[in-house]
Amino acid sequence: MNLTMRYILIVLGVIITLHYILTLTHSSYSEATSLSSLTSHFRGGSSSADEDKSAYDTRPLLNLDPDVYNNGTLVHDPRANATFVVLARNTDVDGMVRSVREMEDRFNRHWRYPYVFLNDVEWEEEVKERLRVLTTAKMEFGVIPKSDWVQPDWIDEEKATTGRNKLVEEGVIYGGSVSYRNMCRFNSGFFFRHPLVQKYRWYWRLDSDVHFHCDINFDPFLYMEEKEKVYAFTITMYEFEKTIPTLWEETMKFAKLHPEYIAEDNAMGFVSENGGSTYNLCHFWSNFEIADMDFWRSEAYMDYFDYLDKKGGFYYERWGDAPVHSLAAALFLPKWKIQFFDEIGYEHNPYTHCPQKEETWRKGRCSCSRQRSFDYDGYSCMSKWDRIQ
Ligand SMILES: Nc1nc2c(ncn2[C@@H]2O[C@H](COP(=O)(O)OP(=O)(O)OP(=O)(O)O)[C@@H](O)[C@H]2O)c(=O)[nH]1
Ligand SMILES: [Mg+2]
Repeated sequence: MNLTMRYILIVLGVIITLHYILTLTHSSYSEATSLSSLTSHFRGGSSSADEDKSAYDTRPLLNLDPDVYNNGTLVHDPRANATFVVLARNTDVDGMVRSVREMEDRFNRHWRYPYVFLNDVEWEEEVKERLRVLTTAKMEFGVIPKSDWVQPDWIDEEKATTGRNKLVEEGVIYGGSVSYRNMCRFNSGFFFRHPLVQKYRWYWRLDSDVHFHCDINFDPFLYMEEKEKVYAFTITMYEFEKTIPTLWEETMKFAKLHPEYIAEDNAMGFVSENGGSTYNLCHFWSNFEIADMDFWRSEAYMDYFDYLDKKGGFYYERWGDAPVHSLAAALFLPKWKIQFFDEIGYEHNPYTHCPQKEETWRKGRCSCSRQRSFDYDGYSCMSKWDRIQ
């Protein structure tokens, strides 16, 4: 063996020994260099519903290890810049407590992501106390500026009243409600600009009285960040056509004005049966959302929201934030940036998404029935989603 060869072998020996020592002594090094973690970097944008997400389980780093925690502050924080956003009323307190309790039990007691609670009026002290007792995670309570909430002056009230009366006559749910319309408009165009939310990039929308049926053993925010995902859902369904008679037409007009915002390889095939002539009413059910607020804050989405807002359809009709968010995601994003989280068992009355694969259901110790999952119910759009995968 010549001298060069000997040197190479010695250097290799030192590297392997060092790697071995670090693997044994530093759990974070061990995780970062594990085969699953290394291969995750090569998986690219695509992902399947039953993909192994253990590389995004940072609980070992976050659990109360005195070496990791320093006066309650993580020295080495592997978490994403993320928050839960809860929009609710004081009277929703019992439902909020139930939602937060389940979120903590199934996910956040390990991760302690913060919460932002938003309301159109001041939060009552008792509500704050009932929520704060549930977790040590940071909680902030904010009031929405009136200008981001109430029906704008430039809306023609006579036309809005006619629109509401029509929907009431037709028996459409919340057809006569102005506050419901305020809520939909706020969720479409304002929540991500609220001062308490502004500092975060990622959010998980949490409504009152929803249920989380499975242990969530990985960090969906980190997963999305590393995979460059933008929008995630668990349930998709058809919208009531009567609430959005002109939304598609206006969206297509906007798309013609701004072809530069339309993504190649978008999800048009999910929302239209005929390449864009008409809308099939499919949308992601937005009471559950995990998403990148940089998308809502982008020029494309802000222009789209302002365009829609000026048309007045949030008040003259009853445009929901669900179809508005969904159409933006479907058209302005390549479809691989939209994520379906099969493993997150989720319920908002009357529908439940329950993981379909037995292995996923067992691993999540899910409390939902796989047979009663909404995924392939006649009213679900999951088959439309599947066809574009
Ligand atoms: N502060 C405040 N929050 C509201 C208002 N209306 C609705 N919300 C909240 O916004 C979220 C969505 O409203 P919901 O009334 O549940 O709307 P929805 O899910 O379409 O309707 P349901 O099927 O009845 O649940 C919930 O968390 C509500 O608590 C309101 O006028 N003020
Ligand atoms: Mg609701």
